[in-house]
Amino acid sequence: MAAQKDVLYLVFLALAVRTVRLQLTSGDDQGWAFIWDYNGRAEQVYYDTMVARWNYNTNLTLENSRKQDEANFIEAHFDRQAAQIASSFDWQNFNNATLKRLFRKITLLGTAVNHIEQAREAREYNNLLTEMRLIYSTGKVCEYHNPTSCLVLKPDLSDCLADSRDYDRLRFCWEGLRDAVGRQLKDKYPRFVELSNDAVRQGVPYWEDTGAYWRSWYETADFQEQLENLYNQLTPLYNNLHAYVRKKLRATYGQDKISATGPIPAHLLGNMWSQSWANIYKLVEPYPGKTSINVTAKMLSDGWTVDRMFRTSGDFLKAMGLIEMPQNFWDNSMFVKPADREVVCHASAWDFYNAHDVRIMMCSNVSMENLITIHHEMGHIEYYLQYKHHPVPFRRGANPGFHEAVGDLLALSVATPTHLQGIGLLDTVEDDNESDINFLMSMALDKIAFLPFGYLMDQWRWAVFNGSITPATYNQEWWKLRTRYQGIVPPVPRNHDKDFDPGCKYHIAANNPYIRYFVSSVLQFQFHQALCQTSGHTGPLHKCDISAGTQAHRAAAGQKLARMLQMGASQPWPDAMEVITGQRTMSAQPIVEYFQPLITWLETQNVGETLGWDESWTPTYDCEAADGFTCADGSGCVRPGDRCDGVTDCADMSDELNCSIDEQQAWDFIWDYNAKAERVYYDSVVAAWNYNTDLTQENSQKQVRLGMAPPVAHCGISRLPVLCLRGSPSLAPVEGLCLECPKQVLNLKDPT
Ligand code: BJ2
Ligand code: ZN
Repeated sequence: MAAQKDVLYLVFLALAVRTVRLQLTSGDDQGWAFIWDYNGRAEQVYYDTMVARWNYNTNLTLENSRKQDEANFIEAHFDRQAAQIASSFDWQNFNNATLKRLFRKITLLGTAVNHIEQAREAREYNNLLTEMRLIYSTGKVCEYHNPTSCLVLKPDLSDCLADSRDYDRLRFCWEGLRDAVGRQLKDKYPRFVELSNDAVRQGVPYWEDTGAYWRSWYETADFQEQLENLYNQLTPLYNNLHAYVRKKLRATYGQDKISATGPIPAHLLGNMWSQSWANIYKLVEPYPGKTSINVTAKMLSDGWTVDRMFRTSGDFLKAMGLIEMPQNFWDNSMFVKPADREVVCHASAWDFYNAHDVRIMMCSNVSMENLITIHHEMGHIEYYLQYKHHPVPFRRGANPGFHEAVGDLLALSVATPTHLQGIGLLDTVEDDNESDINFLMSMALDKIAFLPFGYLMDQWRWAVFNGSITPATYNQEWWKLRTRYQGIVPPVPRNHDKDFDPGCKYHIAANNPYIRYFVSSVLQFQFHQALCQTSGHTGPLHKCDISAGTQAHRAAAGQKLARMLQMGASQPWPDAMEVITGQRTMSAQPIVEYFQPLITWLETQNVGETLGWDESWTPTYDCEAADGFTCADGSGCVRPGDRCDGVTDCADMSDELNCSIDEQQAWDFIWDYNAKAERVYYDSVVAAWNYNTDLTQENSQKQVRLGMAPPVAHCGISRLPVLCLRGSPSLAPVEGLCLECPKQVLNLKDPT
């Protein structure tokens, strides 16, 4: 604890020192000395940040949010300082390639670049991000006629989309989230984009925009062309699945609701974003009566628990000879939604950068879908554990897509009927063509349905970041991409002046890049194919379970995977890929091979169907069934979210008449706001007062909350921020490598 505290102070102390221009430092030995010194400090700074983020994400209070802001701010300062110091080395001329790579990674700053010269912008950026995440995580949808009965995304709205087969109920849940979350983010996102771009444009090297910075992580010059190529090879699979599912949905919901040649209404596919269609398996099952893969019912009837799902995933890792989850993983993780507080429910995996603390945060329930997500998150954790021996800059995936592929790769084996039978989730497995098609359909509803969504998310965001999509057209352009790539349409007319539908997806509200999931969709099948070969599998790829062979085969496959994971980001990704696959490029061949029997089957099913969709088709909107308001002059229908919102939608303004404003609610808001504002202002003024009347390190730390630069000292072997306490040995500067700690800092009181 004391050490963590020290590191924070080291960082604070570094902040006030003016950047001193030194001659470039050369020599690999000095480079390595910097790296190890940097690494120890980075581990502690990052650990503190992760703890603060974890505490906030698992308990969304104002106080925790403040602590998180503070930690983020410190981390960004640290990154910036480290980058500056690393840049003062002549690292491009180092002899050792690994050392060069480490320096390159430390000197590449993204948005952290902001945090010294632009403290106000950095704070605004952080605040916006925190607000957007909070709105996403706490959004509630209240029943039209019962404002006290409200639904949250997880589990209520997700379950609604997954289980309901009532067209209007589904529409209510789908639309509700967009009203509750998307609209609240609409005004925030443009400024966020601006600040993010401003930050990356100040960096060295200079990035044209945030999208360019994100793409740089792939170290692939023609990355976008490669992706487009892969996507084009995969569209026939998607179009066949789409046409077949549309035909089945027409049979369920009626021909008046779904056109034979149009896009599919987005709320009918079992998922809030239409990104996985696995929840509508029963509606589209090729051979009812044959082996059916969705095992949720079996899990429930057999009394599976959340803990058992996680243990099952852990057992698979163990069987493959991979690293098992440490005890602290089981002790510290959050597997279920707590009843007593608000948390972020979107599942995530956490590396605390101290080589042993790893956790998962998830609001799990017992279902096949959750079992797969658990494997996904466990894959991240396995990667963290395998590369923990590297210096911090290498503790990443070979590229972000690799990180996403690990858990999914394992789940490809776990989901095979024979494996499910082995773990007690299927009673009988029939080995015939019809059962195979059922199985492949269940996989395609997840893997193939996802492809266009995985591809388009960042097509939209890259265009937003580079300015080719402007705030005025955010929503239109979003739907153009959704319709063009996914072949879906909104079930209710969109109001582009008010709606911001992209903001309803976690990764946009929380600013998590997304193309990694598309890359992973391709990679995981490449890895699967290669490991199946190593594990001695023969026969069709979709029947392979890499854990099914002999002990020796299983171990060989596990070791191959481990060898790649252990590389972390220490080598360019083609080197990592080569370890498993023997190839150095992304390829769509394995995913096509995997699904080939289903594609052939779909082609016969789709005879007479139109592949693709007419982008201009829109569903009919039943105003009354949708609880809409018909304008008094009969000129139009106003959606529930548009009624009484202060903006007229009817030509005769009738939608804004007779609105009962609940004054009591308005006063409640004012008093709630007032109480919070008093607390916030009081804390800020007290912190300012305390620091100005008593210049201690502790008080300066509190000043960070106000966005003021605290005092800084600057010495130590790496010239990274160093704590200069009276009598501390760290005071002694190492000749030629560091500056003396400024006198005024030495005079500060010890924190103890
Ligand atoms: C459910 C999953 C993410 C993931 C979370 C949230 C964002 C990043 C992490 C990172 C991991 C890391 C998710 C799964 C497939 C499609 C996508 C979706 N949650 N993240 N810390 N998925 O990737 O696990 O955990 O180390 O980079 O968002 O749309 O649901
Ligand atoms: Zn992931």
